[in-house]
Amino acid sequence: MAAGSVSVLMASSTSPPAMPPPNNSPRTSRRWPERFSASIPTGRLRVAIPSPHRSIRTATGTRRGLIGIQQTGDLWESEHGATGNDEINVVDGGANYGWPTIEGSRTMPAMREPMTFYNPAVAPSGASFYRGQRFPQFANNLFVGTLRGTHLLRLRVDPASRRITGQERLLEGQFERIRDVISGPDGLLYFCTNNRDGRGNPVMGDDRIARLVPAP
Ligand SMILES: [Ca+2]
Repeated sequence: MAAGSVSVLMASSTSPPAMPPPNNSPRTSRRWPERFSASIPTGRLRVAIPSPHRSIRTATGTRRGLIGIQQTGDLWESEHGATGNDEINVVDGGANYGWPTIEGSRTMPAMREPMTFYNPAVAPSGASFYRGQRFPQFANNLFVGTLRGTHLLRLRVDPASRRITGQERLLEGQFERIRDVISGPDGLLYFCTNNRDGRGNPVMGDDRIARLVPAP
């Protein structure tokens, strides 16, 4: 993979490894970046956006989503469709995102269309914007773990227009089902697998926590 290499930090039947050494760079907080991965109930979304964009965001017509928050304060959401039509949305307060009336490419007055959608389904899961310095090419990129898709979805986002300007499927098939992803305080990208929930094909060591490291 062009972006870097993956090291597995934690696997079942092994002892937890030492966490990465703290990064003393004044540009990087030691805390994990602000993160939401809360499950959104079907139908109505209500999320408290953290500082510095502190606000309450409510919307309707979402379907069991998971969310990531852009540094601009924009709230991005991944959700499963009924059959295919998995969506990525930008959630604005008061908007209706269509479920259960429409999904995917269908449109209706006063209902928002997704920023992108997937047929066949990839089963998008946890989503997180990259917030580090180690991968400059990942600035303003939203990463989404996919379960059925068995890849880490990279979405290049233009923060001004909020449009997706490019997509890439990383690690396709290498880790099977990827449940969640988060930008770490050390500037690396961490993700975890979910192959032992009865739906996956676990291999030795599953489930795993791994991180993406820049290529030397
Ligand atoms: Ca929708």
